[in-house]
Amino acid sequence: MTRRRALFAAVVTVAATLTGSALPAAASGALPVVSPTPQQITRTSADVPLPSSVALVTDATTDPAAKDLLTSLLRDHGVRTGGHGLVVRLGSTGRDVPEQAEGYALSVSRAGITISGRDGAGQYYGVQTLRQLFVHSGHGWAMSGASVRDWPNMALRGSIEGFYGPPWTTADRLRQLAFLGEVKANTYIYSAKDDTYLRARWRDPYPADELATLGQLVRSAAAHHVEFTYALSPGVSVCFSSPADLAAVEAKFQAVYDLGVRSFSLPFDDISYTRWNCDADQAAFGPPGRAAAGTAQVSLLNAITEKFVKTHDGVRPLQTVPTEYSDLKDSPYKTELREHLDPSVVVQWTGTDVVPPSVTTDEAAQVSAVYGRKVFLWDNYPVNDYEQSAGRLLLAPYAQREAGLSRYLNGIVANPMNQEAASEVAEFGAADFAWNDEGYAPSRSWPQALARLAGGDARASAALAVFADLEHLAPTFGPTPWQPQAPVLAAKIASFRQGGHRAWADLRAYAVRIRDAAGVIRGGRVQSAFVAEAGPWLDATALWGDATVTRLDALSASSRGDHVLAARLTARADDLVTRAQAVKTGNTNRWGVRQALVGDGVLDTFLVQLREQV
Ligand code: LTM
Repeated sequence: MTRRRALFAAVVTVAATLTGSALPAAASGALPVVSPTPQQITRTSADVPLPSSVALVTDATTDPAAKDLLTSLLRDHGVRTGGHGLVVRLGSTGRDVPEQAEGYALSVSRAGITISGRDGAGQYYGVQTLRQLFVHSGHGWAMSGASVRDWPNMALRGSIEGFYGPPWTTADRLRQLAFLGEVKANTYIYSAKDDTYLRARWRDPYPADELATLGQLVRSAAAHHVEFTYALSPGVSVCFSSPADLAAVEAKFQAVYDLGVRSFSLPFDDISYTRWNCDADQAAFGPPGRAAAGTAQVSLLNAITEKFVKTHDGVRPLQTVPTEYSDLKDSPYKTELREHLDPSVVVQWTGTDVVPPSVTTDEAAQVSAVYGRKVFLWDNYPVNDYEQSAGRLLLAPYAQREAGLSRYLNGIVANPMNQEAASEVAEFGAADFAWNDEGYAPSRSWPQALARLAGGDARASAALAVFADLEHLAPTFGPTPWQPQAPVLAAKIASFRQGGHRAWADLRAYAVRIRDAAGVIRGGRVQSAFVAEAGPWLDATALWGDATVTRLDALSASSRGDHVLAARLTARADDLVTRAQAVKTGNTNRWGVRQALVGDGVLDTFLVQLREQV
């Protein structure tokens, strides 16, 4: 058991010992699952029935976003503020508040509800935890009696819109920012590869309408306690030694600073760094080469740190993505960065590969030594912009990241899919892990992510779990995926192969769930953006499920000696398979229109084998 887990277990045990026998019956009930997993959470009293009005007590330290969220949550549960009943306190002056930035203490009892944050974000996160403590009793809404002390293990948590292909729409981004706030993630990096003004035309000023849209995003981010990080990628054409290009970067930063942006990045990923973009760089830095590229990039990063970051109020340390971002080896390029890059600059890293099979503490320790600082993980999951991910939605849990990474990383941002809502499944896990890596378990977090997507609709959550199992394959850049396809279905097929009527019946029942999943998801309370994005995959799932049921029925008919029925069912299943294989994705990704893959390698293979048995 880790030290932190042992401490948590001890807190729970002590609380139970001190209060256990004196508590009313409901006090011993399990608390709702809270995500991200809190550092300390204890059941301290029975559920507290919520009156129709409460006295909301705020002060000068109260965070406006936290107050807005709290007021609307109470209102959504039928509780007005401004009354004289139960007292609800929100501010930064309470006792027992964790000392960590963004930490909070929360207590719910019949004596009242108190949320005390270390800072505004802490208050906001306290309210996000409170949101998950509402329980519906026979008589209306109540709040679980609990005491929470909580703080994040990593300072930077969130997402980087860093993929190739169609960038997210404004609606996608607004949804993403609200989602990040919900899961206590504080970072959104705006770095879409095909957003012209970020990369191809990085020097060009924004037209007024684009600037207005950016302003809307920046305000929305602030309202959800998310830092909007503006990432400009000049590497494709910059002349490092040109004062005009330095001024162009500053002008671009200034334009968004004026909108309220306080966090900036200059990524140098996916550029050629062994040739110069102008002759002047040859004169300034010598012949092109990796060490010279390191020197040139450092010169720009340090100049922006001096001339922009340090001269503008409230600006956070500059971030960068080095051109060598996906390995552990030292090199002349990395030596330049380690030895000359301003120590305040935050360096991103993707792991031992662009899409690594796992990320371990040893690797993070090694890369920290290579860059001479803690690194910031750019996690290429669930991004689906590369060939191995063509035709796929990536819905497996966030996994294979080792507990303890918070000692070496200063944060994690997940690079999502072109499909924003579908990305929230994996991102939910990434945020959970970055908040509390020691307390993270995919088996606990993933169902929570699906339940959230399903709007709390249990039937739809179960259907989503069946669907997500069929979209479980997580590819690497090589031939071997880092998460397998359809593990639940594969296990059921393996049992079926052991033989027996029961195994047949179990598998048939599961095939019915596959067939019906799309209908349940479309008919339930699942987030509409997800339903729209997943459309082709849902269509294909219904057909593959029907084909499986039909093949199993054909097998049954044939084993009863009803060969006429078996032949008819086989022909029907063949037709369903043909139609399932013909379902195409929309043109939503860099890889264009492809077959919408569902359980591939497991379901299709099984259906071929089953046909031979009939
Ligand atoms: O990963 C990084 C740092 N850069 C690019 C991403 O923009 C891209 O989305 C991923 C996945 O294809 N690979 C990259 O190399």
